[in-house]
Amino acid sequence: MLTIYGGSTYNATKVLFTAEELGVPYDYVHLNFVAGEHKSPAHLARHPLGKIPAIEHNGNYLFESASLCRYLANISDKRLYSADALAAAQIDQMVDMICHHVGRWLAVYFYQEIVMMKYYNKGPDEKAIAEAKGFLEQQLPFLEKTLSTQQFLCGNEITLADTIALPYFHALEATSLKFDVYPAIQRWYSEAKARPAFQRALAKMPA
Ligand SMILES: N[C@@H](CCC(=O)N[C@@H](CS)C(=O)NCC(=O)O)C(=O)O
Repeated sequence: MLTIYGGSTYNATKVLFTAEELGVPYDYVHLNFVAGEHKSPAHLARHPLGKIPAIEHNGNYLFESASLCRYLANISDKRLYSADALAAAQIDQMVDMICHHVGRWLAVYFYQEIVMMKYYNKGPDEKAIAEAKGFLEQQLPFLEKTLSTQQFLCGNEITLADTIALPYFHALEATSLKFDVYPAIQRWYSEAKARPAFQRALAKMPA
């Protein structure tokens, strides 16, 4: 049996969206950050840093959202991934680029404009936003070019790259970052967001 431990963040949404696309049966446990449930002894046994997401599968604990998504694909006949070494590496490189570069800078907007206000009652650090804006202006044109010739990030079939990337973009809906100059990214975003699996993933989380 699979249990996903999450909270209201894009890292947990990646795992729920991937599980929903794959049709893997799971239970979902939503941890309350404000109550500190992610730092409880029970959760520290699942994730040594006391973070979400984490999973329990057949008595084993695993963490790190992209690794969790890859694991779910591997136990599902590599759907959303590939048994071919080159195709798998191309998906991995897009996933790593999203997590370490584009997603990292998108997350700055989410953290500065949403989390700081909601949890610390503080406005955004404009220097941090300016730095993120500069990096995104270098990096988003690559995604725009990629998505202008294919439906998804790694071709014309949905892969882990899309289930991992989409939640970052979704988290930005309430921020000041707009994608008007990136029509292909906007097309990909609205099509992927409308997928029933993504909507089912969102429905698992309290607002
Ligand atoms: N690289 C990790 C990041 C996990 C992470 O930082 N999770 C955040 C929520 S998005 C968290 O649990 N923060 C609470 C804390 O660090 O105390 C992943 O992708 O799973």
